Amino acid sequence: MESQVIATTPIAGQRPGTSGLRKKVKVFQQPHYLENFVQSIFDTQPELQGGALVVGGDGRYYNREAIQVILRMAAANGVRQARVGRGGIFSTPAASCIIRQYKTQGGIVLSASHNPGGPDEDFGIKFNAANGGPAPEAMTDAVYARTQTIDRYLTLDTPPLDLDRLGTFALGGMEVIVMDPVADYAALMESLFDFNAIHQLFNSGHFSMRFDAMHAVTGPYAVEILENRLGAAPGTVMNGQAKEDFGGGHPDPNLAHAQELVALTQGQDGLDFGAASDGDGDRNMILGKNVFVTPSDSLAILAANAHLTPGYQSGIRGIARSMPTSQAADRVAELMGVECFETPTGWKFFGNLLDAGRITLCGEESFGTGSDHLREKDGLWAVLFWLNLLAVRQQPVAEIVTEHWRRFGRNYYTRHDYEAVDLAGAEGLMDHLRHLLPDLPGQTLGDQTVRYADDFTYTDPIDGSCSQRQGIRIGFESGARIVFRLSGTGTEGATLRVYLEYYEPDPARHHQDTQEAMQPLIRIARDLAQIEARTGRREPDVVT
Ligand code: VG1
Ligand code: CO
Repeated sequence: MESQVIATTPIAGQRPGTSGLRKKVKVFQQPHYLENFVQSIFDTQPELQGGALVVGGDGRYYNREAIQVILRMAAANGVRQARVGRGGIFSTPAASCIIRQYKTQGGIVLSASHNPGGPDEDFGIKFNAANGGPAPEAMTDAVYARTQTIDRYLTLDTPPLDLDRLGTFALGGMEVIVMDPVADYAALMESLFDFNAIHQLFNSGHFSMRFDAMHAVTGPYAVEILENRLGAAPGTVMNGQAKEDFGGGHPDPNLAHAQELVALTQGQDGLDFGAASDGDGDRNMILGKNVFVTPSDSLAILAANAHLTPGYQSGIRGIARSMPTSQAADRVAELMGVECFETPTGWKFFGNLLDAGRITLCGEESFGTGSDHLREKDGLWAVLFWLNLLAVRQQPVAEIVTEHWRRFGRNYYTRHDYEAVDLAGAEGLMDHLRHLLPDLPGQTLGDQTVRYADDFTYTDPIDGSCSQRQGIRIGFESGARIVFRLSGTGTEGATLRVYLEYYEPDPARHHQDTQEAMQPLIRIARDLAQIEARTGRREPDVVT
């Protein structure tokens, strides 16, 4: 079948952010918008020609239409084989798993992650490389550059494929394999964790849990793994039915957006364990009875206990965390005598370290944890890791956390988000901080003395690539830190993120309310950045 060559012109604003190109559905539905971006991927990734490609998404509104467009374009661009999840579904970690397992040349993942879905909400697209990980900056820069000069795209004139039927089909000269989106991923999980031990825990009669799929992509994954394979009671997975608009909710597993689950873990009869994942299944939230485990603490605790699971029993080689993530993991790495890396925000920065075998575990404060088992953060993996620890240690979550703090000290941590603020105001705030940086060291702010202040620059230890302006860091003599960044995943105005952390070695002071304990630092951050004057906001929209 002959490819059609369709003339087009560049469309502004197609620069991928922290995790792919995210825009309103309406933007993606404009003529040529999706096609221009997809063709720019094919034009800059020549190994896809004659190669294999994974295609799938989180099932949000416009997922199915976009996949049909991408499949036709892939065939027209000479891709040999496409692997698609049934119904167009792949969670982000499952897509990474499939790319690696079948050694494809890459994957196109459709998701706007935790952003709401629906005709008036968000859509997104990202390219993952042959290692299964998000395209590194050099690749996304090349794709973006191509979007600015593009003048044609290639496609076929074919009817839509039936994506709901498993099997192998022909599309032009390309083979399309519609596959079970869950099976390979579930098998990988089974190879890493002690499913027998978790099964016993579930059937012990003294363990209660819920997993909140938030009507997003992890529903079918969690039902298969937790209920079918591990024998959790039916109904353990709540909101397990995936919906195109995530049931109208905000599929972001945090204290603000997963309140239904949080409530179930509270009080004397609260659940022993609660967990949730986001729109595309790469994030996780971990709760115990009356306790929320911060993602930063979770990374540190998993690292300190990794040897208790089959997949990591021989120990871990190193740990990496994104710069704004708390330094709790650094303390574990130090004690274990392994390397610890600080990378910019975004999973793409872990790829080289994982590929080079320098790290085993990595994580971000934004509810992301993962390991070298694939190249994305992985929500259900983190949940199973915790379940494996609970099965082995036979202790409540709260006790495990408290013991960890006693051993390593506690890194009090919070993140304050000011969402959809005026872009000029937010950029003005960051510029204002940049101007202050040179004079800050040595100054006293509140009860803290500044030790260093900079705009984070990262040089990748493997390939030497350099990423600048990755967030303003202010570090104090006490070890406390304040970090300011603008989000790279939003689709409306700007989102200011303020990350705050301080270290408390004294166990007698480990049980304070986080927001109260952090008030002095919060005040320093507000005053220094002139948050109210520059954003018009007195309080953050989301506190995690
Ligand atoms: C946010 C998080 C970041 C995460 C990214 C993608 O980015 O802060 O840690 O890697 O989302 O996660 P930003 O630029 O908005 O701060 V996901 O689950 O949206 O793919
Ligand atoms: Co996500």
